[in-house]
Amino acid sequence: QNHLPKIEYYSRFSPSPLSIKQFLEFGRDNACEKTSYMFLRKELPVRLANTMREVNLLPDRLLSQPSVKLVQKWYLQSFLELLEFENRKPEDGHALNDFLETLIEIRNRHNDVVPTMAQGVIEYKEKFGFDPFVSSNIQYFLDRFYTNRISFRMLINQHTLLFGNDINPAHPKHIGSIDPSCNVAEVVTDAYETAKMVCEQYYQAAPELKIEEFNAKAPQKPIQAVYVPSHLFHMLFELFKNAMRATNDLHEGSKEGLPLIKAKVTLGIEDLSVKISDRGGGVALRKIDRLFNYTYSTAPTPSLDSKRVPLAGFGHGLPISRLYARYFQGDLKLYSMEGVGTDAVIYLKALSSESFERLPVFNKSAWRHYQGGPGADDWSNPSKEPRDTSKYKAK
Ligand code: W6P
Repeated sequence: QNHLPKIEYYSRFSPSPLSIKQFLEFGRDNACEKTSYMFLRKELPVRLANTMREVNLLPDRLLSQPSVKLVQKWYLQSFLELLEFENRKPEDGHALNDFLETLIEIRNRHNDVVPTMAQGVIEYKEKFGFDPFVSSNIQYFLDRFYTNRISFRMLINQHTLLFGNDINPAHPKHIGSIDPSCNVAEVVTDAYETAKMVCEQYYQAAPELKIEEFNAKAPQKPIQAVYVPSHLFHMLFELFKNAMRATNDLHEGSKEGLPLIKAKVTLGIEDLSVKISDRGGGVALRKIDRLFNYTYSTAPTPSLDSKRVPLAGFGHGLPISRLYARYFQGDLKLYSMEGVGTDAVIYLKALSSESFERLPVFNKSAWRHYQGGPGADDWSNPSKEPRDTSKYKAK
C-alpha cells in the first residue's frame, strides 16, 4: 500500500502550538473529551507527518541503519493507526474509548525512540567515522525530531490523563501533567536527592546541596511556576548528575571533602531561573559545544575508564534537557570557568501565557538545511606553524 499521499497531505499543515495557559484552561473548566478528540485526530497526524518527511532527508548512510529503519516503522504504524479515526464521529459509541486506547499503545510503542536513535548514531559512526557535514545534519535533525517527540507525548499525556479513568490521587491539583503552582525549590530538592542516590552507587560520596531563593517579584514568597514538573525534574536530574560527576572526579579522596553544589532559584518579571553551580573544575570553552553534540557525545564504548561506569555524560541527556527548556520558550545554558567549576542555568518563562510550544515545521527552509551543511569556513584558521612575526617588526 502506498501511504505517501496521506503523509504528504498531513505534512502540508503546520503544527498548531499551544501555550501552557491554553493547556491549563482547556483541562480546567470545560475539559471536553470530544473537542480534544477532534483536535488531536488531526493535530497528531500533522505532527507525525511533518517529522516523517524530515526523517527522509537524512543521509542514506544513516537512513539505512537498522535502528533508524525500526524507528521509521514505529512512526508509520502510529500514523496509520491515527488515520483510522479520520472519519469516526465522536458520537460513534466506541470512538472516544478506542482513541484513548490507541494513544496509550502509541505512547508505549515510542518509549525507546531515544536509545534506538542513539544506537543508530553509534552504528553510523562505527561504519563511517566522524564527518562534520553529517554531524551538523544529525544535530539539526535530532534537535527537531526530539522536540517533536516531546510535544507529541505532551499532547498524548494531556488527553490520557484528563480523560482516562486513572485519577491522580497524589496530585489532585495537577491539570494532566501540569502543576499550576509548581514549587520549583521542591523539584530541585527531589532531583538532587535522586541524583545523589545514583551518585552514591558509583562513588562513595555525593556533594551536599545548598538552595537559595530570590523572589524579586514577591519578596519572601516561595517561587512557583505553571509548568510540567516532570520536564523540570528531567533537566535538573541531568544537571545534578553532571555536577556531581565533575565534583567527585576532581575532589575524590581529598581530605577537605567535596565542595557543595549550590542551587539558586530566582523570579523576575520575565524569567524564572534556576542556577546549579559546582566546583568540579569546569570545562574549557572550546569543549562546551561538545556537551550538547549528539554525534560527539555518543561514544561507541561508554566505559573509557574500564573500572567504572560513568555517572553521566555519554548520552543524549544534556542536549535533550535543553530541548525541554526550549520547548516552552526557555533555555538551558552552561557557563564554565575552566579550572574552577560550572554554572548551569535553566531559564523558564515566568508567565504561562508566554510559554507556548516551540515546534519544528517541515518547509522549504528546513529542507535547505539538509542540502547546505556547515559549508566551508569563512573565518581564518590559525596556521600550523606560527608566522615569524619578528620579520614584520619595525626595527
Ligand atoms: C561540569 C560539566 C557540566 C555539565 C552540565 C552541568 C554541570 C556540569 N559541570 O563540569
